[in-house]
Formats: sequence, structure tokens, C-alpha cells
Amino acid sequence: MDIRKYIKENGFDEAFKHDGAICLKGVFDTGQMDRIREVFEWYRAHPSPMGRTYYDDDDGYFFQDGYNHGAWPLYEKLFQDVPYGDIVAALWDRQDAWFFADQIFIKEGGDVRRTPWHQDLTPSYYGSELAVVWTSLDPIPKENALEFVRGSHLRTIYNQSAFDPADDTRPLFEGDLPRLPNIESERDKWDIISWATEPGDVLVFHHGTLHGGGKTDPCYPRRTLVARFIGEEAWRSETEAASMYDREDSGNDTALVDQYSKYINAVPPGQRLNTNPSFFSVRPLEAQGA
Ligand SMILES: O=C(O)CCC(=O)C(=O)O
Ligand SMILES: [Fe+2]
Repeated sequence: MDIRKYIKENGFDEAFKHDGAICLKGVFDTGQMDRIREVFEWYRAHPSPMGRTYYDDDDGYFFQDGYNHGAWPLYEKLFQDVPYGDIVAALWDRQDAWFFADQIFIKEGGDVRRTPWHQDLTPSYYGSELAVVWTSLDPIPKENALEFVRGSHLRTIYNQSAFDPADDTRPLFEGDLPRLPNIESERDKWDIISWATEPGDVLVFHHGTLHGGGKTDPCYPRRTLVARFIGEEAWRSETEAASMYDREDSGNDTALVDQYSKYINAVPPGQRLNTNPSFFSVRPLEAQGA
């Protein structure tokens, strides 16, 4: 498949700009999904100290891990076989992209509640070329899908969610960021978009887009490999990434945020994020003549 053509002809680049979330259908073939599964399985078998479960009183299993530096060489190899770079570069109308962060999510083994609404962005960086590529190994019906608030990446940056079972909007960070709105209790007031997906489909969203994950049930587990990217238009702001964190009761989330803050804080304020060589270059396969 000519991904750049598919993205242009269907206006996904414009949709990404305005909506902050898109769904590309059938872009990875079964061989490429096998490669994604290999990375996912390695990652699952080698969790980082930041890996943690949530909502342990619930029936099912909900695990998340991120900034697992041991996984980075596997991601780097994956991008030689699977055209992640082509997707994000085409969405930004660029020839270059840089890897920014790894992550996995597992929801399986029973009923697992919704993932609270949140953004993946903090005020320490910003830009139009920030993309999360979200690929599930499992088919996902619309009622269980990851959901997005259309256009929210162009508006307020909220505090993040502490994933408190009793209060989805309880802030994770100290400081004066606005608290997350209770989107779930007033869904009709928000322009929510989502898609049923099959393995091979890919969701791409801006780091600043409000998103929340649907529940899962025993028939529909959700195992997801996430890759985050930055482009030329991705900037370090004046805000220190770690300065606002509530260290008292955020559990491993604080360690996770600290870990990725190191990479962001290594970039001087006002500079492009890609000046940090830790964020390795991911050339589109097409540009390499593949
Ligand atoms: O899979 C989920 O439920 C949450 C995914 C998410 O928050 C993310 O990919 O950033
Ligand atoms: Fe997220």
C-alpha cells in the first residue's frame, strides 16, 4: 500500500490537523502485525520499573508500561519493517520523524473499566508535529474503542489524571493546570469520535488530544503497542517538565513522568525537541527506497 497516497487522497493529513485523531484502515499487513506482536511480547516479558497495574480490585487485568529504554532497539528495528515513519511524516507533510517514546497497554482477563479521559501532553513541550501511533493486536468493537474529543489538541492543556478509582479527574500533578473536565458524566456536551478497529488498523492522535479508553470485557481484550513521534515542529517550552509533580501519592506514575522528563529537560527551553539525539530519527521507508 502507498501510505502517503492513501493519506493525501483521503485527507487524513487535514483531519489530523483539525480533529487531532484519525483512524487508518488496513495499513499494516499480517507480516507487519506479527512484527508488532513480537515487540509487544518482548516488552510484556521485560517490564520496566515504571510498569504498573491499575484498578487491582477489578475483575480483569489492566497494565501499562512506558519509557522502557530496553525496548528502544526493538522499536528501532521495527521501524525498518513497518512503515510508522511513513505514516507520521505523511500526516505532517514531511520527510522526517523522530521517535519520542514507547508504551504498552494491556486490558485482558475479564471486565476492565474505562481508562480515564486524559491528554498525553504536559506543558513542557508543544507543537503541531506530535503524534501517538496506537496499534491493537486485537479486534475492538466501537463500544470498547479508544475515544477522542475532536479538536481538543488545539485548546486547553489540563492536569493529568491520577487514575484514582474513586475519581477519574483527580489531578496527577501539583500546580495550577486546570483540572480535567468530567467528560464521561456529560458526554453529549463533547464532540467524541471513535472507530471500531481490526488488527492492521492504526489510530494516530496528537499528544494533546483528550482521549479515554473504553471498557473491555472477556470477549474483547485489548493489547496495544504505542509509539510516540515528534517532527520538526515540536518544541521545548519554558516549563520544566518535572517541576509540577505531586510526589506524595502518584505511585509509579511519578517515576514514569520523571523518566520521560529527563529526555525533555535535556533540551534547552525554546529549542526543537529533535535536538536531543536520544530521540532517534525514523526515516520513512519510502524515502529509503524500500
Ligand atoms: O488503551 C487505553 O485504554 C489507553 C491508551 C492511552 O491512553 C494512550 O495510548 O495514550
Ligand atoms: Fe494516553
